[in-house]
Amino acid sequence: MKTVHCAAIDLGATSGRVIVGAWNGRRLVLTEVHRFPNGFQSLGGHDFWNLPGLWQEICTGLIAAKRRFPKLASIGIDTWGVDHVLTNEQGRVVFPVHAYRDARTQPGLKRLGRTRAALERIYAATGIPNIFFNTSLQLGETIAACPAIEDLAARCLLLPDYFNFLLSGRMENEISSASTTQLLDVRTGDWSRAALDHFRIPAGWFTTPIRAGTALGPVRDFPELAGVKVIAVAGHDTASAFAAMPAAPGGGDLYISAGTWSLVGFEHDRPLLGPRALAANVANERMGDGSFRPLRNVIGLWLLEQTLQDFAARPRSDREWSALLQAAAARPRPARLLDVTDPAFVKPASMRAAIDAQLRRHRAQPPRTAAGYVRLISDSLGVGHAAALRTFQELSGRTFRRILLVGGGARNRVLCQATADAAGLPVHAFALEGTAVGNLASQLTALRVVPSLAAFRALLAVHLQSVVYNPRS
Ligand code: LFR
Repeated sequence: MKTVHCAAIDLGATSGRVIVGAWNGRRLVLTEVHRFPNGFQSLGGHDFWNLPGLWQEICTGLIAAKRRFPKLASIGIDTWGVDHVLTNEQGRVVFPVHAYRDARTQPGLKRLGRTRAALERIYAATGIPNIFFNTSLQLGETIAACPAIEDLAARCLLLPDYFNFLLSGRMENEISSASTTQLLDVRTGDWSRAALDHFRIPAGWFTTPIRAGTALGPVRDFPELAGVKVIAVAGHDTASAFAAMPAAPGGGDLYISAGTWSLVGFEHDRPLLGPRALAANVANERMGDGSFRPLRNVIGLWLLEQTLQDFAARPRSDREWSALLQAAAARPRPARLLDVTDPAFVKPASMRAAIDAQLRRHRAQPPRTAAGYVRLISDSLGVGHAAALRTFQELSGRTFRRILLVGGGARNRVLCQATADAAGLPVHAFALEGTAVGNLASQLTALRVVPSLAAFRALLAVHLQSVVYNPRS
């Protein structure tokens, strides 16, 4: 078969990339054609994404992709979850795009947290727990703060939906992104009237979610990309990352996508609901085909990224990273680990100070070196991953045999080992741009050059290199 080229646009909260996948029927070869930093900016006490800046980076990446691979067949885009764009009927942006760490949702979060009956009702309806970044809380705040928005806005597009619209001219809501909003009905996979009413959000802002793999049409108004198709992939990066997992049949694999967040979850034939799932903050998000992937959000390498900001001598090259990890691995296990669920870690002015404050509250000594923090954070995240594993085993009755780990965290051997030790299971760490691969898998299936996701995973697993970390007793 002829080699097929597809471009995956993968936007993360701290960096974005455009990666071209070349598929020859058996093997996927990735070429990163563009990478750029990302971050939110603050204005008037609120946090916003630079939407025009992101679009410009996407265009730069796509032009580079087309130049290097003139036969580019299609484009797919995934981003972090929950954040969204309010537009009018014509697609004009009518409200600034807030970033999910904006503290504006705190009052709504506390209000819902205090009302047991409402909390249970929303969880039963949507399968999504009360988390500070939920789209539901964000939209509730937007409407309360600026009531005129109800007249101005006609549509709510999650970020991947919005970029799909810019590229193709079609406005759709895709299911994996929709499932992060806390507004989707956990039973039907359409929008939940109960949740929309509770947060007083106009139902007309959303349309019945489409599945990943839907072709949206050719790129429009972009002469350099004439003839390239836009395909809606699993728009939520975590759903795309999970789609790339070279999972063994039988369901014995737990997945971790380890990046800014550690997303710990698995694929399941039904949601995990009820008081225990709610208490454990289990989010029943969806794969691109609408199937369930119960998930727990562990704070992730955000802790480390932010802590290192306070060290002038933070690592900047692969060599410096590997020296830092080696120094961290050589240190003894800290006597006291962090409670990684502490809300103080969401957006502190100084992460190092927030960590030190938590340790001091427990009369523990803060580390003195960057390596000390790497060790402390990695071991603490490992325990967080293992706690999620145990929750899922208890709630689903499954026994997991392996942990498959993708994302930037796969290169952090201290984190991988800590996870294996705390979980008592082998961790298979894949040096894989998991999110981009899942994004590409969805495009290749839509183009019918791959028969199914299962077939793709089986082929992928043949060539994929992994490092296995066995638990140390
Ligand atoms: C990861 C991620 C998580 C989501 C968080 C906020 O990039 O998408 O899955 O919970 O970002 O959207």
